[in-house]
Amino acid sequence: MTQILPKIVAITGAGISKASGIPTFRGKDGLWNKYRVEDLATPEAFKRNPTLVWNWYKARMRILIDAKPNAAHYALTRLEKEKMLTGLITQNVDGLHKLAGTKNVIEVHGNIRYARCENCSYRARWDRKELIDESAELIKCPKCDKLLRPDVVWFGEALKPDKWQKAVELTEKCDMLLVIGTSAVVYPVASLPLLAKERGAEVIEFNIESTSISRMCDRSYFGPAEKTLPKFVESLISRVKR
Ligand code: BJW
Repeated sequence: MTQILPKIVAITGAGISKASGIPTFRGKDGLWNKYRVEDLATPEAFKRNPTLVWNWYKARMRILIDAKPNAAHYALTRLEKEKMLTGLITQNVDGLHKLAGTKNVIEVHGNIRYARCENCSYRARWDRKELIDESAELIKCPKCDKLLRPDVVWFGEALKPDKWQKAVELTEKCDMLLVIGTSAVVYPVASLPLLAKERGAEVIEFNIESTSISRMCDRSYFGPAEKTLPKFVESLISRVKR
């Protein structure tokens, strides 16, 4: 007899990578406590002071370069191997989901390990040790000599249309949406839980504290995702496969 498996989609944010040593953006030890977001993650900030912006990304790369996925990342990989996770929409730029072995990952805010030209279509990895050094020169495009910038989505910039469309399609078709380690305040990703709910999916949140979407969620597991998510996944798999 063929088993009908639930279609589960996960949305992840910075909190899932906290146990891997990567700071979150908001909250008491968030990345942006020391800086104003407008000074760092906008195209205007890059135009104004590309060195400051690059130094922030280099500092983050120095943390990231040796970071390893944690139990929460691996729990999602397991769910995908069991053919229950149909897609993973991540706002994170750290690449840890792919490193954990999850295949269908949509990095809607880009990937910090890549740089692209501010002018032409050139794109390349920049995460080599010598480029992460703060004293390193700004990197120029080998094709047109303009500046390279991190290949991430800044405020006021549109998400790549193909990625966003995929994220919406996955959300519309899922039976269960897991929202993990995100404050759910940054749009358009923050609109997906409501979309899933309107389409009849169960929305389940994993966070250390309540968020802007907690009231609309069917269930919230409050606690570190690296603890709560693996437990949830194991119990779900054993229930479905029983
Ligand atoms: C744990 C934990 C543990 C900790 N376990 N949990 C509609 C309404 C209002 C505003 C807008 C709107 N539409 C668009 C906007 C504007 C703007 C926006 O959303 N502003 C809001 C802040 C108000 N959005 C945009 O500009 C977006 N673009 C856009 O909409 O374009 C439209 C357009 C169309 C056509 C032409 C032009 C434009 C782009 C948004 C890009 C966001 N980019 C960033 C930076 C990426 C690069 C980089 O990394 O440097 O993405 S901002 C930053 O926030 C980053 C994150 O991906 C994103 C979300 O943060 P996240 O992941 O939720 O982190 P935190 O820190 O907020 O939360 C961590 C959570 O984890 C907390 O809840 C903790 O409690 C929890 N936690 N430990 C479980 N162990």
